[in-house]
Amino acid sequence: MNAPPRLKPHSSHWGVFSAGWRDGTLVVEPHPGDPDPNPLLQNFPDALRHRARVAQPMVRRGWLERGPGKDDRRGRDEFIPMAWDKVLDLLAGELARVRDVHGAGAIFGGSYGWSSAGRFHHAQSQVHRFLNTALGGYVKSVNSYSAGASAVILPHFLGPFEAVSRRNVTWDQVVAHTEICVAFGGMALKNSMVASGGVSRHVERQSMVAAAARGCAFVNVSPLRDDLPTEAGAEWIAPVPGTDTAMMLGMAHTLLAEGLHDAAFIERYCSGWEVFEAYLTGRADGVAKTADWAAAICGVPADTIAGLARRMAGKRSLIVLAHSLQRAEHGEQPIWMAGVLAAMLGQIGLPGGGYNYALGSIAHYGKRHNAVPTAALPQGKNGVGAFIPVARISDMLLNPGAPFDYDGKRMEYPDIRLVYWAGGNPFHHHQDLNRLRRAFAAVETLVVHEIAWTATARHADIVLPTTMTLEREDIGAAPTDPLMVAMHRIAEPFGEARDDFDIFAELAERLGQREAFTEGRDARGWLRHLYAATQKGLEAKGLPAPSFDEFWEAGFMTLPQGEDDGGILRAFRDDPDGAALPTRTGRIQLSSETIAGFGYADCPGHPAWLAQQDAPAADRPLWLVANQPATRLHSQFDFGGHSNGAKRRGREVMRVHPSDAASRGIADGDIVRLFNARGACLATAAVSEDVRAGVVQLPTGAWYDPEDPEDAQALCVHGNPNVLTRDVGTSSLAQGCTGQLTSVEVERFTGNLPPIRAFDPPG
Ligand SMILES: Nc1nc2c(c(=O)[nH]1)N[C@H]1C(S)=C(S)[C@@H](COP(=O)(O)OP(=O)(O)OC[C@H]3O[C@@H](n4cnc5c(=O)[nH]c(N)nc54)[C@H](O)[C@@H]3O)O[C@H]1N2
Ligand SMILES: Nc1nc2c(c(=O)[nH]1)N[C@H]1C(S)=C(S)[C@@H](COP(=O)(O)OP(=O)(O)OC[C@H]3O[C@@H](n4cnc5c(=O)[nH]c(N)nc54)[C@H](O)[C@@H]3O)O[C@H]1N2
Ligand SMILES: [Mo]
Repeated sequence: MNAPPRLKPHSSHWGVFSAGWRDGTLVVEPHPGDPDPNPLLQNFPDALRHRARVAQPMVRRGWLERGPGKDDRRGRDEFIPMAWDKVLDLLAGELARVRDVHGAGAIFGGSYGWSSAGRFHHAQSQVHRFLNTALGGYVKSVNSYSAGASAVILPHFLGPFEAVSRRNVTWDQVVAHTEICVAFGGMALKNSMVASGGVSRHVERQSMVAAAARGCAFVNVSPLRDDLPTEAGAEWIAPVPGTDTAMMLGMAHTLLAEGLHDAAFIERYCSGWEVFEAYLTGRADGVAKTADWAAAICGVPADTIAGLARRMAGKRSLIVLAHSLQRAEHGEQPIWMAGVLAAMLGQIGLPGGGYNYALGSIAHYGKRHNAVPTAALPQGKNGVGAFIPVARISDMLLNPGAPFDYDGKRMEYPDIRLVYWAGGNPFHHHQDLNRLRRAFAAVETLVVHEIAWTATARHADIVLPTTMTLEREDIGAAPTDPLMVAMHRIAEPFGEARDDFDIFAELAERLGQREAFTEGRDARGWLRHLYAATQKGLEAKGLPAPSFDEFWEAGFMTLPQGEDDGGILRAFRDDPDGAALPTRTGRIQLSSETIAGFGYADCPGHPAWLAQQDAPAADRPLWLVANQPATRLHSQFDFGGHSNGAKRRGREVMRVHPSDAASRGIADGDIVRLFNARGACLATAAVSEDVRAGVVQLPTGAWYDPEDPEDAQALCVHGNPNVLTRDVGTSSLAQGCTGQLTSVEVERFTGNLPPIRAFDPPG
């Protein structure tokens, strides 16, 4: 009998696992200590050798024949295979040209994207390090698609993003202390099973079950019923999307009118109450923000709104906001208003109470922090100062030199000639894809490193095939998971694929900067070097500090973790003067003179209800919730078994309420066409009581698949909602991504069903 194959340790954004080969088939087994393993791991086996992988370097014909330049043929041109040496010479020459003629400030290297979990081969870190060390820098992007608005507004009124999201209330505190947890946007398990860097234990489900068993009430405020697990016994309140700020104002008004607010907390810990109170009561604008007022906006009965406020008063209440709420026009407002509501309830800083932004949105929140450093690739010094808020990419490429507002500053878009992307997929993450196509037509050169033929790769001039995580060694570590993983190589590289690191080392060589980029180390040498930070940290604590070889052989190492101490909010509660918040007043700012001073109509000096311009209208009567997909991470491995297996008739599934389906003659399983002024896509309808009436849900991540790439407004036949979403910033303050919500019409599709070609390589 053959001995069973030895599975080797590895890690991913979907969790820690072991993998190996059994009878020629890739086997993936979750970490045995994981109480609730993530099924997304099962996208690996089909994906590893899928035809969608990029096998060899490719250059777009038009770019090769006519040289760099603006070109609307991107995305519909032929590709020509090229040998590595030749393509690297060509690319190094083009990089040198752009730097010499236009300066490094003409290169956009923001390269937003989740890439893979290993900390050394993290593609975004690699591309940044390369551009810094070999070319002198690049125009970067700031903040994220995840949290573009909150990253800017939170520090104004409460504290740094990390402190308010990641270093705040833990799941252990929820289990032990929370009496009522009101989650705006829910705490969907599909989301909290994912974390950059990988986690070894998914504890969210069991924590919610344990808290509920102790008597904690969970309230899911969301257009979707399943945004909180049924195991938590959650009550479902479904406001109209984008109206949470109005609902919270109605709750705040109830607390104030009935004397249920914590005036002593406001007096001691907050500033700016008078300005906010004048708005809340209507003294400022003649409109009292009562529960009745809110009910008319939210479509939730006034009794429910007021009742929820009353139930929270005097209890250990916890307000949670999903990232999704701020990924919308005026996304700053619900973030700020939730802080004000929590301040009025007086629980901020108490165990299991107050306000934890984004708890349950992602797996590394609500946990203790590692007490020693883990691997991170140093990115070098960027000699270019210019930046854009990350989601302003199309604006920048289409309007060089145009002014824009950001956090009190008036800035100018840089003039970009070359765009370099490694580890991200703008045709997944960006809004209004037809506009993005025009933006990518406006550059001179677009370079993409990819493992697979994403639409982004298809729009590139130079496509370089990279190894995927299973084909390399790395170190897996997340800041709040104690298990550090020696990620062993599971498979040989696909086709001619090379590591991002090796590609950059070769390019740096051609630019005369190999040593600056590599520091004389190969990949193994870097792993040893980066590991040393952890080893030193352990030694400094007097703890056993295994050598790199011992760590590598063992496969795993358990790191010490810090206390569950509630972070800066607990410290502030205990000592408001000694541990003042890092806001302008040192207090929780219920209104802000700083923000008022910016004079932005779309982000006033206190949280306010502001309607969205993109709300449903006669020609687009339905809200579209374009949220995170349950069966994959973003667009990654959309061609994997778990992702593709959940589609119906090959298309992404759109959920629709029975009433909206009936009025349009749509039956479960029908192909539907979603459309608005910006674009259209197909999907398969699932008729469900789990969505609010007036709302349809189509998750992100199905690869953009234009029926006719020649058509500037092509129908996406696969179901990518970003052909429909609107490319505008949250407000002049943060300019964050607004992709979560838009408005559409939906109809039954009766034409011939076009084939899915997204996973067929070009040519
Ligand atoms: N409408 C709408 N749009 C949204 C959102 C939404 O809610 N609604 N959510 C937004 C959010 S929160 C986010 S974070 C973004 C996510 O957007 P992205 O992070 O851009 O999405 P991913 O699909 O994770 O893209 C990662 C890419 O890296 C590639 N890759 C993986 N490993 C490697 C590697 O080792 N090397 C290289 N070179 N490439 C690699 C993958 O194949 C994939 O194409 O999407 C945003 N877009
Ligand atoms: N499986 C899986 N997990 C993921 C990801 C993934 O791609 N796949 N992506 C990861 C990343 S990068 C991030 S940033 C997080 C994202 O975390 P989120 O952005 O919070 O995740 P979403 O699923 O987009 O949104 C959560 C829910 O908010 C609800 N919602 C939408 N609009 C509104 C509104 O106006 N009001 C209210 N009350 N609710 C609303 C929707 O019903 C939606 O299901 O998820 C992470 N987890
Ligand atoms: Mo995200």
